[in-house]
Formats: sequence, C-alpha cells, structure tokens
Amino acid sequence: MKFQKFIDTAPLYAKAGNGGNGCCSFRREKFVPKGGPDGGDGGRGGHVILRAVPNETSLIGVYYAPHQKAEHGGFGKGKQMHGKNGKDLYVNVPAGTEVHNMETEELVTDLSESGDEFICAHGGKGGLGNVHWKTSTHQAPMEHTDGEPGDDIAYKLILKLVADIALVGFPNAGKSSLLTKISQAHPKIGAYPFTTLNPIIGTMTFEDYSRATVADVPGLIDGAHKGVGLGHEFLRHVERSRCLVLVIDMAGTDGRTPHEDYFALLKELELYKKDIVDRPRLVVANKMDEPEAELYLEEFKKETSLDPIPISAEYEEGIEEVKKRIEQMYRTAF
Ligand SMILES: Nc1nc2c(ncn2[C@@H]2O[C@H](COP(=O)(O)OP(=O)(O)O)[C@@H](O)[C@H]2O)c(=O)[nH]1
Ligand SMILES: [Mg+2]
Repeated sequence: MKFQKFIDTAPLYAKAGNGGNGCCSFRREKFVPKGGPDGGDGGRGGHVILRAVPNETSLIGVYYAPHQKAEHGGFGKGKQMHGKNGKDLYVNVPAGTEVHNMETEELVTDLSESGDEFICAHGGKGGLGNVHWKTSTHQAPMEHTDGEPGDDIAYKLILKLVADIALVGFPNAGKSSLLTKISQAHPKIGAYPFTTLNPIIGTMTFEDYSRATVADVPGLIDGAHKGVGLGHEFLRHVERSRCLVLVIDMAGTDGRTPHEDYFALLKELELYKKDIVDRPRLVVANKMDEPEAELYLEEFKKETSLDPIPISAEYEEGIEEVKKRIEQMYRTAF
C-alpha cells in the first residue's frame, strides 16, 4: 500500500514587498510659476506574516507553495500623496509550528497557539518625497529617496508532533494496556475514558536502539469529529502523529461488533480530517484471550478484508509481533 507522506516540515522563502520610492514633484498652481516641492513618500512594502490557524493540520500548504511574496509599496506622488502600503501576505500554518532559520537551523519562534502571528519578512520602508528637503534656503529640492527593499528570508518550518505513533480505539479497547507492554509508560488501565485530555506518551526502543514515541490517546467515540465527548481534543492529538495503530476490542466486550468498531473509527477519523486516514496504519485485534474473540476475528477479516494482528495485551500475547510491525510501519513513514 502506498501512503501519502505526512508533511511536517517545509521550507519557506518569504519575500516582503519593497518600499515605494519617494516622489520628486513641484506644486503647479495658476499664477505660481514655480511652486514648492510636493513629492509624497512611498508606501511601505507588505509584510509576510505567518499565522497559526485552527483548521490547518499539516504544512502541506507551505510545502506546495514555498515561495511567498508580499506586495510592493506604491510610489509617492505629487500633491504630497503618500504611496499605498503593500498588502500584508498571511501564510496559514497549524498551531505547533516552529519557525527555524534555514541556514543555521536555529529556532526563531514558535507559533504554539491558534491566533499566534509572526512577521517573518518585514516590508521595506517607503522612500521620502522631496517635500522633506525644503528649507528657507533650499526652495526647490530635487532630493528624494528610494524605498528600502523588503526582507528576503529563508526559513524551515517544522510541525511539532505529539508522537510518532498514536494508539486509536474506542474506550476500553485496551490502548493503555498495550502501551504498557510496548513501552515504559504506565498509563492507568481501565481508567475512566474522559479523565484526561492529555495523551500519555511512551517511548518504544527498537532493536537498533532507535526510538519512537507512542501516544495513548483517550478513547475515540462515535460523533467525536463533531466534538461530542471532547472528541475534537482527542482527534487533535491523533492528527499530530505520524502513523496510527487502531486497537480493536475483538471480544466485543461493550456489546459492539468489532468490525463495526473498525468502520466507525475510520469514519470518525475521515470526517474529522481526510488526510488522517492516508497515514500509515496498523490494525490490532486485542483481547484474543476471550472466548468470543476467535469468531469475531473471522467475521472481521471477512467484512474488512484485513488481516489484523491478533494479540492479548492483558496476557502479553502477540506483543513481539506488534512491536515488529510498528517498527516496519514507522520506518516506511519517514
Ligand atoms: N481479556 C482482556 N482484557 C483486556 C485486554 N486488554 C485490556 N483489557 C481490559 O480492558 C479494560 C480496558 O483496558 P484499557 O487498557 O484501559 O483500555 P483503553 O480504554 O483503550 O485504554 C481493562 O479492564 C483491561 O484490563 C486483553 O487483552 N484481554
Ligand atoms: Mg486508556
């Protein structure tokens, strides 16, 4: 299967507008052969402004349009008319975007909250019109200045992830149980699903000692994409993970049918943000120690045409296989 790569870094070449030139002009009036200077100033060039917005979830927009250029300032005109300021250009990014200097890689700023803004390229100042040079002894000044060039700066944007891998499933599917078995984290097992909005992050260590972070996200429920039961908060964590592990309760403990759980999860994810379902994902069939699980698994395979990894998080069965498959998935996601 080929997955679309989740775009979490992007170069940005921000070019602010140049300032407009100042004007050299003289008043022309009836019966006044040589009027005084009246050249106006140039307008300021437009800024390029990064803005964190809630409906943006990846850097894909910037990735496909890395060159962002704001408008130049207008030239000053006669009659002391000021040139028009160049329009500021807003570039929308998701909250959690870090702005780094392209060359030094140094962190410049962090747009952590929706609504945060950062002027990443300042527009050039407008030039001065000749009206500024008028003195009692200098009645017809020709001096005026050009607008200053706008900033031209290259950045590297990085979207901070909550985790490399997110465990996703209905409440009680066994996400927290699985996390304790594949990482060093100790989330509460059987905890009330809405006690915390914050994901528990565990670290998985692979055989070559490289590591990946795994987030245990509170349970996803029907209608989560509409914000039911704090659903949006959970999905926000999921969307900032690189790949997903869907954990299915294969014993139907809470009276639901496992394959329907699977389709419901996918639907919630898709309704919330289409690109989440394009991310690499694994399906884990948990609670295989329960007597009903075998039959449900057969039905699940038929209905979904998938071959989920059968495990029992409680009895530590199939854990090595899950870890292996997570590692494979993680490596394809880079
Ligand atoms: N029989 C059985 N029960 C499990 C298994 N994994 C988890 N559970 C139980 O299912 C309940 C919910 O587990 P938890 O890990 O908290 O699920 P979460 O809500 O998805 O984080 C707890 O009572 C666990 O003991 C399993 O593999 N087999
Ligand atoms: Mg849990």
